[in-house]
Amino acid sequence: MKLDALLVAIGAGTAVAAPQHKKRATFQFFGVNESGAEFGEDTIPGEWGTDFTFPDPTTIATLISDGFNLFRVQFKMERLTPEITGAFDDAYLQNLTTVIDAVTDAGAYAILDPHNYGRFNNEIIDSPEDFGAWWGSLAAEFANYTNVIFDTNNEYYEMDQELVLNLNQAAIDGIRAAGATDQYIFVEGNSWTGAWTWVDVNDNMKALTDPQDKIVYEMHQYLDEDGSGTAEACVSGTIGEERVTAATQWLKDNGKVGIIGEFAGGSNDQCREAITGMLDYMSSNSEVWLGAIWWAAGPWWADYMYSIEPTTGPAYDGYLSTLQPYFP
Ligand SMILES: *[C@@H]1O[C@H](CO)[C@@H](O)[C@H](O)[C@H]1NC(C)=O
Ligand SMILES: *[C@@H]1O[C@H](CO)[C@@H](O)[C@H](O)[C@H]1NC(C)=O
Ligand SMILES: CC(=O)N[C@H]1CO[C@H](CO)[C@@H](O)[C@@H]1O
Repeated sequence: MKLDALLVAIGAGTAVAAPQHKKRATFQFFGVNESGAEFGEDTIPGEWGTDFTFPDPTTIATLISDGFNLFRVQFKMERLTPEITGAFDDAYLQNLTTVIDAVTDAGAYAILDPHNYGRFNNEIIDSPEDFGAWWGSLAAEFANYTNVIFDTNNEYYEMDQELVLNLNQAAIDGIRAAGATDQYIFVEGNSWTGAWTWVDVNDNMKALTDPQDKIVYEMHQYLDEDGSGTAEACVSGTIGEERVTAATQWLKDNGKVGIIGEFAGGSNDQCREAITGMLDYMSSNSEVWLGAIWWAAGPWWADYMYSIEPTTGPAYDGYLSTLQPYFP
């Protein structure tokens, strides 16, 4: 999700009793995004406690006890390595590692999500070689964390399509060369990695290769009118299934697996119906869909309409019982 979009998105939801659904424990993963370390992205590096913060291990523990088993942890590349080919900022890496440890020590999975849109210091990353080296350095830090997942980058957009392919391939190659061989790698596509436009935009991504064969295609899907995740309203009760149908066929046709890495809706009955419809459809195609990840938790969301931060986020009340039937 884009921050400028988000600034107009703040608003409170209304909790309504969730409809009951048959338990469909078919997904391998069900998760939430853990936002905070990427906040203040217009102020780089910015100050801890003012511009950005880190997710809270205590509320992560609550979400794990609620049944979530996957946490996509946002951060900014420039805060971790002020130069793309340079050394780590040790304090930022240490704080990030504390969050990753809180997740993985509890037996859940943590996704490292450089929330950079294929950019570094606002410039499109145009060197697959540098990008692969950057990923190699980071993967080396987590090479023995079997419950870590590497997400090459959040939401590439308005970039050359071949470059998006090459950046993803360079990341995969860099990660494997660093000795991180057990972990899943989540790849993302152009056009904000949208599921609804995937087939038209990102067909070339089927050429990605991984010697470990652990690539997962991460797509994002919001259910508001323009698909940006900025409105409380969903287009219709069936829009969730409709927007992921073509991508599901693409995964099947190409022998790939995918995950919805960001989705959400306002706390209202029409959105709950749309999300239930999407998850029902995905779970009936669970040979290609590994799961889904709600947008978002994190300590600084206040009453943001999609916040699932325990226990005051509007979606914590508004969605937990809707999502739980799909938990692994
Ligand atoms: C890391 O977190 C500590 C608090 O635990 C804070 O004092 C420090 O400023 C943080 N540094 C960075 C770079 O995030
Ligand atoms: C990884 O290895 C390092 C040193 O070899 C060790 O300190 C650390 O605890 C290990 N981490 C995990 C998650 O196994
Ligand atoms: C969809 C969305 O709004 N994503 C945003 C979520 O919030 C962080 C702010 O920290 C942004 O960086 C994302 O773009």
